[in-house]
Amino acid sequence: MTDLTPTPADKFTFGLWTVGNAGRDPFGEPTRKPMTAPYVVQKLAALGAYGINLHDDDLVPVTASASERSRLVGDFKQALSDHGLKVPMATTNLFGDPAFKDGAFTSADARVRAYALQKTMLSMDLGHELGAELYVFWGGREGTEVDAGGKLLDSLKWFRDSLNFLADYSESQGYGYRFALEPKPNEPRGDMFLPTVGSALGFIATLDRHGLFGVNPEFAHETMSGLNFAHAVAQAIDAGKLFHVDLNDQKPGRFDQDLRFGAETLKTVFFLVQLLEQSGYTGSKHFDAHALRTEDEEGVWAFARGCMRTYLMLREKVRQFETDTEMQAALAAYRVEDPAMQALTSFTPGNAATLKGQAFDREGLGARGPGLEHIDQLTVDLLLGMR
Ligand code: GCO
Ligand code: MN
Ligand code: MN
Repeated sequence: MTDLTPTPADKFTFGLWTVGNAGRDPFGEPTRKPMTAPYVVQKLAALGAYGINLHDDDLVPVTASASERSRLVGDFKQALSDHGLKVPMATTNLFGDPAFKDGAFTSADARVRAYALQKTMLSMDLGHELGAELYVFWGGREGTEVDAGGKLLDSLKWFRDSLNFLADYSESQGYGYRFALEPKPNEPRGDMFLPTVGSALGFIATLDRHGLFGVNPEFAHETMSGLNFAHAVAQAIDAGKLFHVDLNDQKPGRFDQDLRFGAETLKTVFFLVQLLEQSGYTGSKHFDAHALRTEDEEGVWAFARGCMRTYLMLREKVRQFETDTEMQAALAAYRVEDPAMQALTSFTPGNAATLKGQAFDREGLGARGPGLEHIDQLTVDLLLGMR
């Protein structure tokens, strides 16, 4: 049996806000006690995680004095060094404070937009101090419930201006951050700006320093709107823009459930792991999920262990898939190689002319069964441990 013990080399990360989630929901109070940041560091390191990510406010409340900040940051850094955990990614809470209720970078109030820049710069300073090299932008309040305010085009401009400002700030400070935009279709806003991975990729191309920007896709976010997460991730990889990934699980068409990785849609999650592993993705595998509200602290660590264990089991299945001779033969038969035809698909005037005159066995092409039922069933057999 393969060793399913996670190690830092697996690059699994959690957020202070994920394992630290105390179980509050819109209908009920927290069901668990808060944990201190150094305690969370110690527990995650013992479980084999690589790092812990955070929002500014997860560690330093916005009302903290300078001495409180220095104590909180000092204790956290000490725990990181004692337990060998990294902070690969940092981000800003631009959603909790009522000041951001109608947006941060996209607020119609210029004072709010300026405050959002100030808060983000300070948070980038903190992230850099903790060693983070990646900075995530999740536009939690960037969106609308009603469009009567007429700010749709302005919002995109304000969003772009803010990201351009912050990339310039990072470069001027010598921080060297790479940035990842995290799309989400809705929740907490009725409709959020840049709702999908595709939208974010399109927007990134309009930024001044677009080479510094990529995406942080989240399983739950694409799934909420009925999209196929693996397809979104493939597009990000193809564009060279998969800078980070938020792993969790989700039933389609629901509120953002942030379920344990693999808790719900095992087969889709398998194809995702296959994609990450086979594409050579080397970034963090960040579990942006939380334990069920029903759970006590023991349940939180069972949740964290479960996320990593399921990833490792699926990675093992990916390897088994690659060495399964029946599976590989079926896959080879699925792809029809025809070098002469392939050569014609590069445009030259000659190829275009040849292709126009080419005779095709149209009925034969339509009659061929590609064997996908067989391949898919082999996948199910493999996942259920029958191979
Ligand atoms: C959510 C988001 C957040 C972000 C986090 C980091 O749905 O609440 O996924 O968890 O990932 O704010 O940017
Ligand atoms: Mn989310
Ligand atoms: Mn997320």
